[in-house]
Amino acid sequence: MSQFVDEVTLRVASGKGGDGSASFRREKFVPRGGPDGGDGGNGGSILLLGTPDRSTLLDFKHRPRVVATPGENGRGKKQHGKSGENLVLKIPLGTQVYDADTGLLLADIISEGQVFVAAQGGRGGRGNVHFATATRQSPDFAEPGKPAEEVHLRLELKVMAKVGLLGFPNAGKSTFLGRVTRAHPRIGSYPFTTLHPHLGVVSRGTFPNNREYVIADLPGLIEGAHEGKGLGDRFLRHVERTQVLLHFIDVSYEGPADPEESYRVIRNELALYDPRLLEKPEQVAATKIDSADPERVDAFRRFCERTGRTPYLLSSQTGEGVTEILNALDPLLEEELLSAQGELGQHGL
Ligand SMILES: Nc1nc2c(ncn2[C@@H]2O[C@H](COP(=O)(O)OP(=O)(O)OP(=O)(O)O)[C@@H](O)[C@H]2O)c(=O)[nH]1
Ligand SMILES: [Mg+2]
Repeated sequence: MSQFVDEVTLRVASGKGGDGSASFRREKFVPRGGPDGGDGGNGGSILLLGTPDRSTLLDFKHRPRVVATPGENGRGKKQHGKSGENLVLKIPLGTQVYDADTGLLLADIISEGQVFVAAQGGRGGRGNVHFATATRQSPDFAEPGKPAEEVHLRLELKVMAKVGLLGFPNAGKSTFLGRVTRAHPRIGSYPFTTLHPHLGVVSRGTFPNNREYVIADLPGLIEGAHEGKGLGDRFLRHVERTQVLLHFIDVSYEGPADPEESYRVIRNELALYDPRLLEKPEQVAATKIDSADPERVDAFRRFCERTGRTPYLLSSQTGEGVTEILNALDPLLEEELLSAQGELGQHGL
């Protein structure tokens, strides 16, 4: 299985600028000709480029330091030094770039083709040809190249999905993803089948009234995840950016005995990770309705009634109720879209 890496630290160093040359023309019978020192080349920069071709930060796991080439020094006869090459590092969309030492957010790479200059190459120094004046015809100095820049970065990938699937292990999250998208996540009758987030695209027209959007299937959560139980809660960073949470509760005989209690456990883990996650719009749905335990279904219905929810019941195996839950997500996505536009408006973008 491919490795999923969502956090790395790495050092990136640009290239130093080449020094300008302080050289003079050599001519017969002229002891010292005019200045002819060329400019140094610019050092290469390190650029981060957002691309949908990458879905993890694996490339950088074993590459702790990335260095661009320096610019060459200028030479006589006004020859310019060659510039160093820029290094372009392809990174997945949804990557946040932090200064690893200060914790400052430097960039948020969210769109294809977005470029962030992580370390600017040093500018090449000017050769002495630039420094000749009427009163100083033989400048015997040139500008040194500007130094390289080295930055210690922390990259954090937070997948870009509109909807995040939450629930206990075995709740049927991956089966749902496989049902509504063309993704093929691993499905198993044992907990913690899913070890890292999987994305799938709900295509336009697959289900009535749907727009196209990305769903993230996340590893199951259990009580104490914030203390590292089960797979822990670190992958919850991937719901930070989702607009809507879809919370699944297994109401088959294998599911939790008390659906409401299981809902609370998950919400509590969200709160302990980041209370802001609780503010996201959510939908709750009972899964595996094809082999439901009537008592668990009743308990789920009572919970929904008490909390003013529509009781969504679905089976990813038979397809029952799947369209209904997707339709229920629709208005939430719409609202989010509008408020996101509102925010952009406020910032004058
Ligand atoms: N009867 C029935 N079984 C289901 C349904 N959906 C999933 N299952 C079964 O439930 C088990 C767990 O399904 P998964 O989709 O892997 O569950 P998950 O929530 O992704 O689990 P983790 O990745 O471990 O968190 C598998 O054996 C599935 O075949 C359903 O609608 N009906
Ligand atoms: Mg799974």
